[in-house]
Amino acid sequence: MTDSTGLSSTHGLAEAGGVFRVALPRIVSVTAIPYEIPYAKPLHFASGSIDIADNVLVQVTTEDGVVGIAEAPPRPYTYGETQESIVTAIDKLFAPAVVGLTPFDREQARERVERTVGNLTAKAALDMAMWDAVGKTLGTSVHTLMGGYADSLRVSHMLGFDPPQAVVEQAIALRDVLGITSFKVKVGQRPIKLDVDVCIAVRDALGDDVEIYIDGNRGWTASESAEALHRLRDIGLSRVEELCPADDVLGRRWLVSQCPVPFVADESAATPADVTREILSGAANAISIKTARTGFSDSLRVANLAEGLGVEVVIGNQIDAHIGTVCSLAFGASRRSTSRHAAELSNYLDMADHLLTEPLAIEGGRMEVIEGPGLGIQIDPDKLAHYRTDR
Ligand code: MUC
Ligand code: MG
Repeated sequence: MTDSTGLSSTHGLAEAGGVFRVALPRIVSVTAIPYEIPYAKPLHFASGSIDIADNVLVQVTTEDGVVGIAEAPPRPYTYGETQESIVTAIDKLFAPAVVGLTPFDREQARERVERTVGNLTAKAALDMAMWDAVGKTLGTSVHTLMGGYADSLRVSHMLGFDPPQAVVEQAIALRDVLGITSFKVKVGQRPIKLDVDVCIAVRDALGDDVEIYIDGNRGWTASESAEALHRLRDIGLSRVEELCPADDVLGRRWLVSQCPVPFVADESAATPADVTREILSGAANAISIKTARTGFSDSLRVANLAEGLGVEVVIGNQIDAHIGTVCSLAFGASRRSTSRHAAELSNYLDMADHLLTEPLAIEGGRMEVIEGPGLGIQIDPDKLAHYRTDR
């Protein structure tokens, strides 16, 4: 039997010039399913807020019936995407580009989808769904395929805008119930005192055994950021993130040059090229890796780049729902450099429900890698039917 590539295939093996190759299953469809699950506890931060997970479930189906999954979270205030734009980009641009390839053809897929600019979370979800299909086809976890370094990750939780006492109560509950001892406090409000008071209250209430760092989502100017760092100099921040816009080029460089702890680029370093630019220009000296925007393939590129440049990385959280959290966990635990620091994995806890057949778990402040084939998770069809918004 000869297929369209000119190879003859028998029982999954194809012969080309006397050499037998495994005939890999081709992608026959890519679907983008919008769904909505409310947050029981909304998250507020300097660039926006979130009270509903209006994500897009991406499914890559191969000719032998394997379905790879991932999800894209619309973050219009960060990447300009909406739920509608993600569905349209996948339906109109990316699905036609990859149908007919195999899930193993990720480099060809990247080349094809890169012909469209932007649409980062749509591209990332497609890439991760292809990896999930690869893992399921091989009967191996994506975590193992990417390096399989650690079995679990320490968890860090993002604390949004709230009065000091409310933030302290959340942090204490997360520590006492789940063992979480690393907290990223959202800052960037005016006056600066609002955030300074929260950080000091968290340190006073939880003591020196917890890690505290801050993320401004570009809310302050460079000089406001410098003032905040000065007022917070005694509370022992482990790092700071995007306190002012990277587009304030000289102000940002000035701030980073005097910052006593690592300055993390997050939304200013959303692609491997951005990472190079931000690090080499002195706009940051550490990188947040978010699989929600760089998928697995480009997250691997960013991690390799950061190792080559000699800068630290942290696994960030795109306010990920459950599937996104599993992706961050699988990637973060797969390498030494990405498993060094606590990973921001726990904000799914604020959601009212999820799409999975099994809940996620945090114990002793850690999440264990899920070792099933691919991502190792399954969608509950009844829940998907309930929460999807396209029918
Ligand atoms: C973060 O680390 O900034 C808030 C906006 C966004 O794009 O991601 C979140 C978390
Ligand atoms: Mg951030």
